[in-house]
Amino acid sequence: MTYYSFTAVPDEIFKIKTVRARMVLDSRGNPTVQVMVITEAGGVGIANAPSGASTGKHEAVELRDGGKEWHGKGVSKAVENVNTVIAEALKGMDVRNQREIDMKMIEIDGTPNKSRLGGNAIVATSLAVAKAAAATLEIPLYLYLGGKYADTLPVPMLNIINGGAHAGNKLDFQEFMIVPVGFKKFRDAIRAAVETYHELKKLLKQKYGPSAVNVGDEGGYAPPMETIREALDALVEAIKAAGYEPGKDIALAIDAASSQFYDEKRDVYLVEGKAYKRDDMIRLYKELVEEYPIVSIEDPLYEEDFEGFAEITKALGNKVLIVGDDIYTTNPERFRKGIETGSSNAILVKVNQIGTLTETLEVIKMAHRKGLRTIISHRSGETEDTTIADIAVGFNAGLIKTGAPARGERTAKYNRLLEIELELESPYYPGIEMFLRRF
Ligand code: 2PG
Ligand code: MG
Repeated sequence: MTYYSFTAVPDEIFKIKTVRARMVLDSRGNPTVQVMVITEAGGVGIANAPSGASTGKHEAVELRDGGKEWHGKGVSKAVENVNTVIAEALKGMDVRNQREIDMKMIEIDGTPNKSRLGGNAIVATSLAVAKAAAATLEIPLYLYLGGKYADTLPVPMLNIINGGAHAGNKLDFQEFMIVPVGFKKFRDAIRAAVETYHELKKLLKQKYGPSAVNVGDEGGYAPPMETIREALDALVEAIKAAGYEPGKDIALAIDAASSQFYDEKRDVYLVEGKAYKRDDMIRLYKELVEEYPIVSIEDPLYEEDFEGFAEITKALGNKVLIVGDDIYTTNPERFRKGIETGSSNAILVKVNQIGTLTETLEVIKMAHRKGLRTIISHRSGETEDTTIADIAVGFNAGLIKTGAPARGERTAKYNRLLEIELELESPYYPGIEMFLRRF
């Protein structure tokens, strides 16, 4: 598939001249893979692989060296794979042929979970290829991906209280997010979110002392709270203190990441020291949706429970987004099953869960055809790479999840979106339109 073809421009210039990888550090200080792709015209694309902590069972596998160095997290094998096998295979290919390039890597890898070459090696290459194509055409990545009609800034879901695997506190749910829905422009939405974030800081300091404003992996505070309602109450209070109306201006969202506190042997969820069956969990979510202006709940049940997901979607799916992350792992096969069984009305999209841009686009298209919402997402381990901001705009995702407005690797994405908003002729910010509830 060729995205653009200019008769005046010789095809030669789009040929891949160089593919080179090296190790860089991610936001947790762990090694990750950076790939640079250069075309004959000198167009350069650079991309870094992100890395999750609460990873789903069915994700593309990150190739790590093991052993003593870097506590086993070295990526020299993945880097080596790019510099040898992948570089050789891709040399001379037309950088605009993203699908062909991605399929070639999948074919060489030959495993269902990209464990031979490494999901980290493949994803960084796949993204760098797209960026090199855009650079060769001298256009921004979102425009290359989506053309002139890519005009929608995603509604950000900002994780400002961290729990679960991302923090050292006792909160069972992983993410407590604010969603600025009552605004007409992305920059106003971000401003309101930042003001709320700062009010939350004041409030947590007063209530829990100075150490309560230490931040977790995604830049949200990780206060010594113990209950879900305590966290949601703090968000509501912060929104009000910033001068906004909870729900109408700024709504709430949750990523329970419930596979992390699910006990498979007993088939129960361990929440706040108590054992919850599936039905108890669904009841809990119903109560929370009634008590708080929640618009979205991610991974409410564990990653194999398609049936339970369908049940909660039936119960709450007319009010809130039920978002599948660990259950789908951005995998077209698993997502197809989810669509068939009515397991959710939204999907979290992470390029490194599946490993290539082509497969990611396939999943997004599947979702949009069926009227399901798509949330482009960062990982808890990130870098300064901002590709997901361009993907969110280019593929008209409508929603993005990329952490608190703090820590450089998180703000880099927001800053890129602010830049895109200035570049677009008539940028559109959908706000509450992306959701089902009205306040
Ligand atoms: C999630 C992600 C990102 P991780 O569960 O949605 O917030 O976390 O990258 O650790 O899987
Ligand atoms: Mg998640």
